[in-house]
Amino acid sequence: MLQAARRPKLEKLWDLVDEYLHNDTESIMRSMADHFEYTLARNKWNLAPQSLFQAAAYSLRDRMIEWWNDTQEYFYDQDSKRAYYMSIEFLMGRTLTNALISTGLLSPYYEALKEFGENLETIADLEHDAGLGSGGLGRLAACFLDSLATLNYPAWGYGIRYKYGQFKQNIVRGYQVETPDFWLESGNPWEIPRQDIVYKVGMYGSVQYVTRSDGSLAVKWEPGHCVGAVAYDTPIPGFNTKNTLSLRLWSSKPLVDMNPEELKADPWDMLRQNQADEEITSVLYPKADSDSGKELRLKQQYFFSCATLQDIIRRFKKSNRPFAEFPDKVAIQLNDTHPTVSVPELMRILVDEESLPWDQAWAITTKTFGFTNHTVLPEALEKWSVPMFAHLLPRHMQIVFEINHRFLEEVKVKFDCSPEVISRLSIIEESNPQQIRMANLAIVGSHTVNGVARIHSEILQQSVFADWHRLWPGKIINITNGVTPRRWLYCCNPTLSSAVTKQLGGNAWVTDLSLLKDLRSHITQEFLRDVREANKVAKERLRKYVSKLTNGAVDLDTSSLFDTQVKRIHEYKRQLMNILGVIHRYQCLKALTPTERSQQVKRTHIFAGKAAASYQQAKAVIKLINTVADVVNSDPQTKDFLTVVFLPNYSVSLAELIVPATDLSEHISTAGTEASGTSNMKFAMNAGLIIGTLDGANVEIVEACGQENHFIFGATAPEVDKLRAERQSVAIDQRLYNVLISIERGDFGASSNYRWLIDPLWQGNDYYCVAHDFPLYLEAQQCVDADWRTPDVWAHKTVLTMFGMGTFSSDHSIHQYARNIWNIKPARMPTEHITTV
Ligand code: RUG
Repeated sequence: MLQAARRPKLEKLWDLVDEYLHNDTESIMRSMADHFEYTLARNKWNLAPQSLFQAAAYSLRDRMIEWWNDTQEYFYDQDSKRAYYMSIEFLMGRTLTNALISTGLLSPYYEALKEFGENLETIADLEHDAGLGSGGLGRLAACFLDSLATLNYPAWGYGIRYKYGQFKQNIVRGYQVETPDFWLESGNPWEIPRQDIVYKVGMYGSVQYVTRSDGSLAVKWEPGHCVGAVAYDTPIPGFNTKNTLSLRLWSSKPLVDMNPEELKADPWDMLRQNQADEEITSVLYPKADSDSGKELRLKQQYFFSCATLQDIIRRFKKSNRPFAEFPDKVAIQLNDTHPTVSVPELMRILVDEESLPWDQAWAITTKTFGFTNHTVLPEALEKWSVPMFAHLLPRHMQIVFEINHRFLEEVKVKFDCSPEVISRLSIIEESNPQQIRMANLAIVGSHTVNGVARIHSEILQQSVFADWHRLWPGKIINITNGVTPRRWLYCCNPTLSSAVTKQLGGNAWVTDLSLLKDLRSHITQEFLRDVREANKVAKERLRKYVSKLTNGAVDLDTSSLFDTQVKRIHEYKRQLMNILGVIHRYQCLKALTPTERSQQVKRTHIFAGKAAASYQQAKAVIKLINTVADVVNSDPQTKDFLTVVFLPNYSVSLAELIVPATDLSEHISTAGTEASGTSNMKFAMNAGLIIGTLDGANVEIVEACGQENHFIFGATAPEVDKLRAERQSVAIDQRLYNVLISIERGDFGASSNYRWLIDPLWQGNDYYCVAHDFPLYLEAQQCVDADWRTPDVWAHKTVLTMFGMGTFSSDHSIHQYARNIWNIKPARMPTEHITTV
């Protein structure tokens, strides 16, 4: 325990507490037994597996809390500048195994659970995924937290504690059916509810003008309604360090005393109002197809921004520094535009509450925020209607108009911009009704904007945000995404990890992935064997999972090539092209003689991913994949050579099973559409090869691992632009024609199910260039087959790939954020070294 001298009277007590938390097997068993009895109120001798999981989690949380408290105290002592990562999504997955590995407590917990008659793996499987995100953006945030803790950076994650994560995906007769994901059903042992940390969040109301004591005029927002934001903290352990960070998630609750007007109202109305307040943090991405849905989304964003800023400012104020020093102590990262309302909120606090002059407040604000853009798709760039925004946040609306006015004045004076450029730069879009362009607000309000892969950042600079790039060259930078090698290799692929550790003579690579590159020049036969073995083990694990899932109906052939595409289902990601390719393969197999068929490469095509509930095209793709699976898997002529599976309810833990078992993963988005992708990194880190386009991080991955080791095809981003600009109609390749005709014929159920997908192809209305890239895709798949037939070639490629992945660790990205955006330094607690297993 740190700083014992500060509180000599308590020294004894603190020593006692420390002593209590010993980490040998027996002490851990004791802690677990205590939690059984006192936290879970269970009979000590009735060790139900779910309770064992909870007891293990609570006892581990105790240990992390101790380290977390020490870490916070250390950061205060060091007066460290902190980074705050604000994200509407944190896709954490499960915690137990990762936390045990990070804290170095895997062994004693393994033993303790054995003593209790259970196996760690079985117990870990009982944990419900924390699915507070929908895809790459949320998982990136989770990887970044792991890296921040591991690298000892002083940082916090801030987000929302949704009661329901992303929906649970069920597949019923091939269709996606959504049901709520009540992830808190069995409680969440990792979180610490902080009923003492509650902030008031105002909404609606009006703006008043009041006279200050010095006679000057001030603006005061009188909210019409207030809700409470309660903090829930989850400790985030670093690997091989005692530094432990916190993810603080906000939950909404009614604040009746704060709304005296409402006390007079009908109690039933009050009850409904209370329920509405609680609903603010009920679901991730409320349906936005109605005005009330849109307002709820904005409310969520403001609620989370307002509570977070109050918390950050409270912490800052403890140091008694003037606000001018705020950016020296605070860096806030806006992960996408969702937290962008923080910009006018900070301005409101500084100007209205702290009485700072506008210019000074603006300088502080823009030195504090950084903004990460994750998409170039126009439909994904958020906009809020001005009337709705003004109704919910009247004072913020004024501030946004003022920011925009001053910004455009500056632009007009300093730069010779045409009216068209001015109208593109404006934060306000002059549509009916007017819209607030949140990306523009985020760019104006931040000192640095970053894209998430080199090609993506170039597209931002040259096209999507080109006006800004001309205005402020150097403001838009690139920091390529990364993934944590702890979860995505060390934990999810223990056999391969052991092989790497053996090869490198230690596990230093877990926190320094660049060490892998040293292995590129001397690949041993032994290592190649180990990699094959690891792949076999992982495939067998997945086979068992699928067999259980399908009640034995699908038994994957582990000697076949596992070809995987797992990610959100979206037209730009082109799962459609993949399944059309599978149909083509099926047709080819059918046309062969049995002897010829037996000479073909055996394949298993694995799909997983959720479609947004209202996205018809994406849902039709899921139906098509499932129907093709039904047909192909039950065809006696082909079933031994081709298997198709759609694994429902894609999640972090499902990815942990699939990634190590995959031979080839598909990252085949239309070039210029995928900002980065991060699953490409996970697969390659696990020695999987990539079939993909020159899009997102694929570009850098194949550059680092050798393009000759991967299967790259398709139009490049400039070619896609040209195809679109010239509206070139692409002749339908004969093979694609045959596939489409087969769908039309009803070979895969009623073709009316797929009109959304195939009509645009027939009509040449093919925005995502599926028809153009299809023949090139088939050729690339032929190259895959050819390499697979020569196992040595394949094995070499996989190993070269893995060894090239050193820079795709999220540690690498976080170092760049720390240096180039946040200006923060590591602050490792000077505690004794801990050894992780
Ligand atoms: O689609 C992008 C991925 O390409 C990227 O890897 C990931 C993390 O940067 O973010 C994804 N993303 C984009 N998720 N939501 C959006 C919409 O803004």
